[in-house]
Amino acid sequence: MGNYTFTMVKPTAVGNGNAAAILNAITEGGFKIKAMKMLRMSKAEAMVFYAVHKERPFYGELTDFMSEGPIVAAILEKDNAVEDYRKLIGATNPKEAAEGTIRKKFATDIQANAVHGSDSDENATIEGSFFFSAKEIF
Ligand code: 3AN
Repeated sequence: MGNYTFTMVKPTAVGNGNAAAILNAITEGGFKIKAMKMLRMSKAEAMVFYAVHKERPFYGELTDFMSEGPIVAAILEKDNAVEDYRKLIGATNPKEAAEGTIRKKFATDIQANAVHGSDSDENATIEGSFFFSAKEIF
């Protein structure tokens, strides 16, 4: 058994029809899907999810963007999941994302950067439990 990370396919990537291709890249990258759902966050939910960024200038825009359409949320399992997933998705700014990464391929800009990936084991647990109850995690 490996450890866990949490991801969201962001509204632009879902709206562009790229959710399945992104999920395929995730499983091809060696991650197992432990939980998954498609839903639309309310603005209030997005504000809670991104509360760590509340002092940042882009907080209002980010939470508008993340609540403007459906996302696909998932918990992923792999050895070294958090770090390996951040490698698979690439840099936050797709202009700086390495060739072959999910953001290089599917992101449009720094905000609409295709996917979210947890930045620590602790945040992976917090973020996963924001969306999933125990009986939804397999
Ligand atoms: P990451 O998603 O790579 O962990 P964070 O946690 O720094 O990056 O940022 C969370 C989200 O906030 C990003 N995925 C992106 O959508 C948005 N974001 C980050 N930096 C900016 C920025 N300078 N301008 C607009 N949106 C940003």
